[in-house]
Amino acid sequence: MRGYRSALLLVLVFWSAASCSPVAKGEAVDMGSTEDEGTEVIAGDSTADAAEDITADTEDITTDAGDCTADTEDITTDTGDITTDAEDITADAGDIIVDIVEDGSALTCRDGDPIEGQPSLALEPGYSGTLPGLTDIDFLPGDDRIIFVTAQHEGKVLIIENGQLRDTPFLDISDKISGGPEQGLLGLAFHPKFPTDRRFFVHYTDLDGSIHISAFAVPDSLPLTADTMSEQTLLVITKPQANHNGGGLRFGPDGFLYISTGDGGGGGDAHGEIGNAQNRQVLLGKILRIDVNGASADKPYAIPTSNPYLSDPLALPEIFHWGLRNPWRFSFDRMTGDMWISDVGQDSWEEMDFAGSGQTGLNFGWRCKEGFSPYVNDAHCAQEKLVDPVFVKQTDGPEGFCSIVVGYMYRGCRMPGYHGTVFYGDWCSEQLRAFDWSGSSFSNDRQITAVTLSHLSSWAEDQQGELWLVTTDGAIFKLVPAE
Ligand SMILES: [Ca+2]
Repeated sequence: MRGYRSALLLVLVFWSAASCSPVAKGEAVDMGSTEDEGTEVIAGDSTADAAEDITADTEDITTDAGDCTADTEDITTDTGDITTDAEDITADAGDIIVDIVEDGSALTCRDGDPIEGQPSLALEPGYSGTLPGLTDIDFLPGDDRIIFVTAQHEGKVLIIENGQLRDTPFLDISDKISGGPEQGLLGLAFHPKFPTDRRFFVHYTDLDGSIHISAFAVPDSLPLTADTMSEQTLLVITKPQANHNGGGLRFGPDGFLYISTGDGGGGGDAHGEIGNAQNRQVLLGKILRIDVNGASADKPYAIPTSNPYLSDPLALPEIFHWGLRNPWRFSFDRMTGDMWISDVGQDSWEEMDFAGSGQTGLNFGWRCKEGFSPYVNDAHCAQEKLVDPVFVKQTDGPEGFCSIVVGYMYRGCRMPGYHGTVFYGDWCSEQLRAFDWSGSSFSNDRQITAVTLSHLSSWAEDQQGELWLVTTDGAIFKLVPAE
């Protein structure tokens, strides 16, 4: 608890200065590397009177706001949820302020001072027991104490608090999900204004096999239990096949909800004349963007006015990017707003896609191309402007990739030497990898040696920008400097 209080205090102290923004055991989430069902790749409160006591002179505190800067909009501390002893906080605050003033230069991250350079890395378990297959991970905005993970085939959001699994799940929708290898509960995201807005969102495949995006409410009286009866369905996207459901669900720095969907399944996106991913009149094979803070006449959400196809009669207005096969995971660079998308390949190429902040309506190529290689040559493809990936990894190549899983551009507090480095992995490969990004080109793609893992499924960034990951084997890890 002391660590947490320290973190909270740091948040309070740096409130104005900073921007420290961050498939089933034995079963596979098939993220859809190949079409065959038999081919099971995966992947397929603090009573914050204390705050008033914390009168830090921020001018005395010289920090690098760029290294660890809190997005003040993201920091919504819930004084109701955080039950701590205000007297303890006051005492801690005194200690921390003294430390900072005495040190004069170093920002103290939650787990210690920042480390220079690029230290060797290790994976620190976030839970020591056995969990069911996990597909996604998230934290309460402004509160890192508690880890929320999605158990794919159990249809539950589980809570890890202080390293312990809570007996009661946060959410149980086991009676609403379908159970195929790529199906189930696939993604979650808390409203960025939580707990002011007490909603969280899930991405699952429903009993009809459709992609289902819903909001659930968290009652004031039960801060760690969602109200199962509160479900508000935002989107239901019917699908021709069971695989390729996408599964990504993240709020962008713009406050809008982004959703990734697969091409509908099967192999080669053999849907209709041009395939689903190239067809802007369907929501499959896309990155969607909606405004959950608004509503329109016929939808429980609004379309952001800057969406690229708002007024295009040939396209659906939710579409933000398109031409994707099964973009299982995507993420945002909290500093720049750039977007990283990993698109699981058909038979040959796993690809890393990039969309700069402000770019909209990018066609990432599938099924016209798989990676850099032509896949289908038709009249439609010939007229489209296709955006190539940043790089590709050979499917079943020497690095063992089969279903690529992008992580995050590291913007964390503890290891500023890694700022500018994107971490990623793959469901089949045991490698954890990273590359450097200049803003327009990548370099130094390398394996993080001394770290191996099995069946990586998703990543998350905590408040301090430290990276966490989960696996369909049921493990939770934090990426940390090696001892
Ligand atoms: Ca592509």
